[in-house]
Amino acid sequence: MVSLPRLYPILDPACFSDAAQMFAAAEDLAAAGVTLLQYRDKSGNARRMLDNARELKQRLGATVKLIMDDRADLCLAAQYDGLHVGQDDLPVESARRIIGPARWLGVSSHNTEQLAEAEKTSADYLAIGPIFATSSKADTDPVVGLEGLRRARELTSKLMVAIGGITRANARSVIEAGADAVAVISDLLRDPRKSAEEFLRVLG
Ligand code: TZP
Ligand code: MG
Repeated sequence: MVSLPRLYPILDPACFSDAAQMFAAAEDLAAAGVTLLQYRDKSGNARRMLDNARELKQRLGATVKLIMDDRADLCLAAQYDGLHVGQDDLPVESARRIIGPARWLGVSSHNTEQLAEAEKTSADYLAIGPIFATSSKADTDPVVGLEGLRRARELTSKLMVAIGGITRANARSVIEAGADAVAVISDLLRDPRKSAEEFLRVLG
């Protein structure tokens, strides 16, 4: 049974000057009380991705659930707790076949059609976004907004993760619009421990 904490940080090595800085940020997030983290690496270097993923697990594995972005093979190789797939990754049920019934599986959706499709799958949670404008992702879909998020809430009974442009200043409004959790990259980069503590406080 999947139960999401309200804060779902995403670590992308492209946001850090080196791997050591990323690992330090991950440990700071865990120290702040983060219990779920996604590793998102678009480099395409599978060997390095696996090394980093394993290092993250070694440092955090006991207290933090770890989700691999995109890659079912690396999810298994690094023995992660779950996988997150987008619209251009493996279809949800193909990913499910690879990772098995127990691991968490999340799927990104950017509009009502994709949401309705994802609703019919075995995904444990649906990510919806971008809620607000973001510079952390190239070629994003149109902004969904809080109104779009409220409509999405009516369309799915699955757990819903909001993503895109979410900050400590707007996170509360995103939860109030129906999200179960907020996924965040950039507003956790500066002083990760303090930022995460502030997120956890406003998210309640
Ligand atoms: N998918 C939709 S928006 C986004 C992803 C991965 C980026 C979120 O990053 P930020 O910095 O929290 O807006
Ligand atoms: Mg993806």
